[in-house]
Amino acid sequence: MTDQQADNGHPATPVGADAPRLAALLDEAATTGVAIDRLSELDGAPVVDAYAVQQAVVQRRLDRGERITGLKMGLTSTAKMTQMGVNAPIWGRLTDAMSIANGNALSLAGHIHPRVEPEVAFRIGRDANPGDAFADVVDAVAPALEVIDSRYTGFRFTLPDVIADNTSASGYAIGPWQPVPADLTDLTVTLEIDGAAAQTGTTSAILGDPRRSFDEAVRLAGDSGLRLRAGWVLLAGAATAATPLRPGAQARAVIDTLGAVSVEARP
Ligand code: OOG
Ligand code: MG
Repeated sequence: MTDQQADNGHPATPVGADAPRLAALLDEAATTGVAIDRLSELDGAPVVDAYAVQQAVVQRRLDRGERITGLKMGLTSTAKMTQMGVNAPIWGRLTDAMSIANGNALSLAGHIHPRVEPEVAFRIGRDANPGDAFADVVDAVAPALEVIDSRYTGFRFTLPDVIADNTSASGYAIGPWQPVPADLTDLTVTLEIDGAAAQTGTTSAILGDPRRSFDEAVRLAGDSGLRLRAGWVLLAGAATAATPLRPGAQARAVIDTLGAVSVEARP
């Protein structure tokens, strides 16, 4: 492991022999906007650790000069698990190239079938160690939007497929950071498209309390040798199902008391 990789929190774990080849397929789909078949349905379905493929996918981004900016949790609400037919929390990596400034336009060029979903974002104040408590590590909270874009045909996948595909990560926007309130449960979450509510839910839909998403991230990413780093963002996972993001649409997430964040989709 080089020092630079260590600073990225991106360990050089040995990967299965097939991981680089599968990562290349996923990376090409993400850069060209052309969907691919699910890895789990390829001839002689390759047996590899899905997180190892994800690591190789993200390594290709790092090799192009991108930088890790945080982690995202996925499938932490029943609304999302039901929509996707997959039923366990997963995590993925965020990079600086995925970041969209609040209120800014996002070009949909190169996307396959983008969707948008409302998220709670946490800011990591110091490097996290296994067993660290939420309050010791998280120093701010914000409303957020995530743009997901599965690289698989029909936006359909098994759990290993979506893990390998970096949990459909494509873009994210963060609203105003603020101190973490004493209670983060029962806050109304609304996803608006062009000013009309497209999805509504509450923050309690996220593992009962979005703070639990932090504990899961520490635990699950820790299994892959990854620690949350000071300055990183952690997306807690969508509280509601995702909605297609169409060219020309304005998407806005509003979380009761936390505020709002928006992005505008351009063709
Ligand atoms: C997988 C990513 C799930 C979330 O917030 O639940 C996710 C997908 O739905 O494509 O980001
Ligand atoms: Mg998400």
